[in-house]
This record gives sequence, structure tokens and C-alpha cells, in this order.
Amino acid sequence: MNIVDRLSVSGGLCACGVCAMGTLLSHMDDRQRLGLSRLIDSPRSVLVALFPYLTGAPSGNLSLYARGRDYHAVIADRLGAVAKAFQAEYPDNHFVVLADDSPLPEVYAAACAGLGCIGDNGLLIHPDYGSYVFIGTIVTDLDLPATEQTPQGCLHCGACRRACPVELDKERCLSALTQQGGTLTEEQAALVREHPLVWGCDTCQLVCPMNKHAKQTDIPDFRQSPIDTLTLADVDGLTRRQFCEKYPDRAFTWRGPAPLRRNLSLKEGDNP
Ligand code: B12
Ligand code: SF4
Ligand code: SF4
Repeated sequence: MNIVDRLSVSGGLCACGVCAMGTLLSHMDDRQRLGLSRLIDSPRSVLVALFPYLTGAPSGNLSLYARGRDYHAVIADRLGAVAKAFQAEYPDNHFVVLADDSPLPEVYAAACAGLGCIGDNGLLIHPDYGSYVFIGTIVTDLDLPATEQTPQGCLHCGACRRACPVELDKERCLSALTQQGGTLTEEQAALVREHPLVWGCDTCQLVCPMNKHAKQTDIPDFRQSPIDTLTLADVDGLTRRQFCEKYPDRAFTWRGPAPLRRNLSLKEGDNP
């Protein structure tokens, strides 16, 4: 069994591939290259794994990505165990697990590893799971053959751009706006008030035809004890510590309760 199949089997993953570091480096700026050089000497290959997270109907006011266990922890657990096994087998090589907080342009890495296409909404779209996938990587100084396959591309149908409240302007993206701290401008506050969610944004994914028949995830961490909705009463009066204790291991806790309190107040009619 080759290393990609082993990653897939031992990590319980459905979609894995390899991107040659040389190809990825040509899409990285100096800051990203410097960040990578601090993590590993002479990186040669990037093993890329997708973690589907769709569990069911989209009702609720939290983004679909933030409803189950925090994906950073899920990816660290799963890819960490695989990297440990590889390390034992290749003691002279190095294996660094990364997810999200990573110098790698992960969407591009996943496309380069043959796992999907990049949609006009900036997201990686897998043929079966659509864009409802997280991306995790293992960077290694082992030379691995790159995966060669070209999945179906984005239809360029324009549905995501038409549905997006900010015309896919990533500087004004509602995902960022709902997660950032501080006071919002009037224009920003109006956008949040009209937005269906209080954390994250799924609009450009919900309208994407390539997500119409997206398969649901089998990963138990994303299926168990989902939190779909929060109310102001859930977060009001909590210190950051109390908030993190009340909602441990969730992707919506890292900024503390303030952005959620502000967003919920805007939507429930109070002055934040
Ligand atoms: C920063 C970031 C964001 C920022 C983007 C801010 C900005 N000004 O660029 C914000 C908070 C908006 C964001 C939102 C989301 N993100 Co994000 N994000 C990242 C992160 C950490 C870095 C991306 C980046 O800036 N790379 C560096 C720049 C230089 O790369 P780039 O080639 O110029 O462009 C990247 C992005 O700008 C983005 N992009 C490209 N075009 C567009 C267009 C729009 C409108 C937006 C918003 C983004 C976008 O995709 C490129 C590849 O990463 C990556 C993880 C990673 N390390 O790659 C996750 C990542 C891209 N995000 C992810 C997710 C899940 C989301 C959300 C779906 C969460 C949500 N439901 O609210 C939204 C989707 C928004 C969207 N349409 O892309 C996943 C994507 C999985 C997938 N299927 O592709 C990633 C890969 C994290 C992970 N490990 O799974 N994100
Ligand atoms: S909505 Fe259409 S244009 Fe946007 S990512 Fe999906 S297929 Fe591509
Ligand atoms: S996540 Fe929301 S605001 Fe951001 S690009 Fe997609 S639809 Fe637009």
C-alpha cells in the first residue's frame, strides 16, 4: 500500500493526495515561504487530506463549519496519529501537521493534489463532498509522487457572486465580519443585521450547484452534539473563560464571547 492509501486508511479519510512542494512554492509569497522554513528544512511534498463536515439541514444561526467539534482539533488528532506512524517508519524524515493556521495556501494545495477544483467563491470543491470540506496537510521532506487527476471544474455560473452580499469581496466577507472583534461601522452593522448567521457565512456555498448533492460526513466528531443555534441569553454576561468552559472544543470560541454577543444584540434588537 502506498503512503497516500495508508494516510487514507489509517486516518479514516476519504480523500487524500500529494502536491509537489515545488509546484506549491510557486504560489507562495515571501512571508509564506519564511513561515514554512521555520517549520521544516527542505520540504519536498505535501500530503493533503480533506475532512467533510456537512451533517444535515442548514437551519440554525451558526455557520455549518462551526457546529461540530472544532476542526483544528479533529485534524490535529487524526493527522497527528498518521504523522506519528510515518515518523516511526521513516525515522530520518520529518512530518509536520498543519491546518488553517498554516503558511500553505491550503485551497491551492488541495487542488494541486487532485482533490477538487477551486470555485469562483475561492473554495475547494470536491466532486462528492462539494465545498463542505476542511483541509489538513502533512508537509514532509520525503519525496513522494504527486497525485495526477483533474476533477471537474467550477461551472462559473455566477450563483455565488449573485448571492453574496459583498460580491465576493474577500476584504468585506461576512465570514470575517461576523468573527472579528471590536465595533462595527454602520454599514458593517447593517450587513450583520441582515445576515442569516451570527458566526461565519455559508451563502456562497448554499447556492453553489456543485453542492446540491454533497454527501454528508461520516466523521463522528462533526456529527456528535452539534450546536446549530446560539441566543443572546447563551452568551450574555460570560467572561472569556466562562464562555470557553461552557463551549469547549468549538470553532466559534477562539475570539471569546464578544463578537457573538455583539452580533446577537444587533439581530435581537439591542444596542451592542
Ligand atoms: C484567512 C482565511 C479566511 C478569511 C479570508 C480573508 C482574506 N482577506 O483573504 C475569511 C475569514 C474571510 C475566511 C472565510 C472562510 N473560510 Co477561510 N481561510 C483563511 C485561511 C486561514 C488563509 C487563506 C489566505 O488568505 N491565504 C493566503 C492568501 C494570500 O491566499 P490567496 O491565494 O490569495 O487566496 C486565498 C483566500 O484569500 C481565499 N480566497 C480566494 N478567493 C476568495 C474570494 C473570497 C470572496 C473570499 C472570502 C476568499 C477567497 O482562498 C485562497 C486560498 O486559501 C485558510 C487556510 C489556509 N492556510 O489556506 C482558510 C480556509 C481557506 N477557509 C476555509 C473555510 C471553511 C472558510 C469559510 C467557508 C468559513 C465560513 N463558513 O464562514 C469562509 C469562506 C469564505 C470564502 N468564500 O472563501 C477553509 C476552506 C475549505 C475549502 N473547502 O476550500 C480553509 C482552507 C481552512 C481549512 N483548513 O479548511 N477564511
Ligand atoms: S456557484 Fe457557480 S460559479 Fe460559484 S463556485 Fe459554485 S459553480 Fe462556481
Ligand atoms: S462567505 Fe459570504 S460574504 Fe464571504 S464570499 Fe461567501 S457569500 Fe460572500
